[in-house]
Amino acid sequence: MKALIPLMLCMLTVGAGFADTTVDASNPYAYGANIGWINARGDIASGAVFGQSYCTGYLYSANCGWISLGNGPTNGWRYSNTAADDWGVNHDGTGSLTGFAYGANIGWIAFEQTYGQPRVDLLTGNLSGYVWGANVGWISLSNAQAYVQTTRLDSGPDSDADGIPDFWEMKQVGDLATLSGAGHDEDDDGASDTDEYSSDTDPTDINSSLEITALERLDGTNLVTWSIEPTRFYKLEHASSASNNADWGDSGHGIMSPELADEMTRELADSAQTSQFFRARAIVPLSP
Ligand SMILES: [Ca+2]
Ligand SMILES: [Ca+2]
Ligand SMILES: [Ca+2]
Repeated sequence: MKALIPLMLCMLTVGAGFADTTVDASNPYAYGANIGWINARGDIASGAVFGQSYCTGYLYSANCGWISLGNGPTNGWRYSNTAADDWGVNHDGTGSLTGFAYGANIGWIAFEQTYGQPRVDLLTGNLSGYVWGANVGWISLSNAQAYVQTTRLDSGPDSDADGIPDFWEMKQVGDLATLSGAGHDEDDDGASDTDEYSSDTDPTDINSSLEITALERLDGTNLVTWSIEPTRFYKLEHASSASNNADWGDSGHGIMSPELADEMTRELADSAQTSQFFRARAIVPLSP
């Protein structure tokens, strides 16, 4: 039995480090023609962490060493990339990656949207596009042989443990005290602060929340329209009783990407029920 103890401790250590990077174990590789393969899982414990709003952690190149994605933004939600101590790679929530990574041996690596257009596919977590360094040239995040995939988009810390990530509180109101847990509704619009995070609506604007904005019934068909945000996916559900949670079922449309508009509409066949209820649900992408 004694011999087992060191083994178990060892496994725990590895397990704890494993959770840190968000990069998929099977798909961690970027490639630069001038510098070869780059592993986005780094040494696992400090590998790349792709977030809902910003990135942290390290990539590792056998030829060039460590490349940092940043150590967390000064304002808690977005690197300014204008100060010596506040640089890194940002995520705009719709998949676009911008800003700078840095390697001690190779200098700055630009994540820019004009030519390289590096991005995360919010459905699959697959990265695409290119990043660029003056000293190393283009690095592809996906190519015929390999790609980088993130299994989730990290929400970062929730220091006050109210269910709303720090980055979102800092982005919306600039502090961690104004917004709080599920029971609190800062702008009195009927959507709790927690629900406004889930739908990425403005928790200080009474006119901003996830809602069904139109319902039209035509010849056995219902047209349901609801408000959307570019950073969220949606599910449309229906039920014959609004009070029975078990009754809610998917409309058949499954998980939907947001359209390039303020609202979107889907058609649902009429059910045989006397009453029908509809609801739209927002889903935070890659946030299991
Ligand atoms: Ca919080
Ligand atoms: Ca609210
Ligand atoms: Ca609101």
